[in-house]
Amino acid sequence: MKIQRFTYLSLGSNEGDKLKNLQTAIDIIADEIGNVLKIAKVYKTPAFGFEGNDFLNTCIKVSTSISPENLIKKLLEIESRLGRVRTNKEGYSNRTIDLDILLFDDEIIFEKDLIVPHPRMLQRKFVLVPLNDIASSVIHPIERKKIIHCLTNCDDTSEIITTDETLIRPVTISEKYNYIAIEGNIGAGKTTLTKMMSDDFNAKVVLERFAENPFLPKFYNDEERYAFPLEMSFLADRYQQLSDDLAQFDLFKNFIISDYYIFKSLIFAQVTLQNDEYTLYRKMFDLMYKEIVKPDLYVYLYQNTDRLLQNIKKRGREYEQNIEADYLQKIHDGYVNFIKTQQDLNVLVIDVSELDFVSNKDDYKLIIKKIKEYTP
Ligand code: PH2
Ligand code: MG
Ligand code: MG
Repeated sequence: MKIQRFTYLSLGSNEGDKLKNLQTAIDIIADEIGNVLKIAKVYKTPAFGFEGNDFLNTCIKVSTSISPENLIKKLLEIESRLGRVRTNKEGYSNRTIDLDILLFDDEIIFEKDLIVPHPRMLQRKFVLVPLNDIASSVIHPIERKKIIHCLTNCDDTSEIITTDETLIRPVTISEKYNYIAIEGNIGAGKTTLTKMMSDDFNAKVVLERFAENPFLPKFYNDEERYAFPLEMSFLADRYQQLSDDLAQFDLFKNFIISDYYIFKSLIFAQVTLQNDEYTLYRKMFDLMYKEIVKPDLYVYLYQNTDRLLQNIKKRGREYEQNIEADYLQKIHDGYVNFIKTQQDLNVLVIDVSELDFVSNKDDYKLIIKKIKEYTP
């Protein structure tokens, strides 16, 4: 897991649609920097230190795994994306958005491009008033006083007016879901995505124990002979693992993510079993299925057959190398049929055939965004 740290940021806008600029900045921060945990009220404040339009100011609390050095770079980049132009002129000027780091944990940083805590925060009510909304008892690491006391001691006399504007706090994945299942065909990238997400969001992972199934290599050599014991042992193992792991919720983890869902067993059994075997299998499956917790979100990664075959080749599991396009197509069709019949499962199909979420960060972010924004 990546270590998460808390930072407090100041947001200000005095040009364009000021409220919208604040909201857009918050949305981008939630997508690209970390979880937005708290948002202060929105204040109308006179331009401090220069002649200019009134500002809307606020502060937010964010948990992030990125370093202060990268955070400041990222904030500057978001400012320019929101139309901020920096001129060479001395002094301040109107701006669509200003994003400043006020505090970063209890760190004290003196670098050429970054000073934390923000060097002028204690002289400015447009910073301290909103910050006090969400951090009144946080200690300023140099002053060694609570923010509420810094505010009382501040002799800025600007008139800070509370507005009734509201900003929407983007919900985090772990607030939205307790259990996410990632599904997809053989070689679609389920396990990779599951691991990446568990790392980023501090989720407990439940990974399929395919390697421990002694029937799997045998099955790929002689399908007819080994299909039934293979499917039964997968089912028994998945049932056992899911009923154990989903029941024990780890207090230190935010949510659970698995690289399969028990229904997978039935989809494969439909393809591999003879009719009479399937009937018997189905009886066992239905008994177990009733007992298993449903995921809050079922993600199906769609990948085209050619790339599935490439991925299977690349990961080089010997017993998988003879898998044919036709078999993968049947499995895919089985998933499609299953998805079609699920009324009370929250299903999100993501087409990853044009994406490379392993090496391309933007592709990964796109998937996360879809998961965050999913509505049933
Ligand atoms: N930011 C400044 C300078 N002056 N005045 C107000 N009211 N609000 C601001 O955010 C602000 C300012 C430099 O960043
Ligand atoms: Mg500033
Ligand atoms: Mg700034």
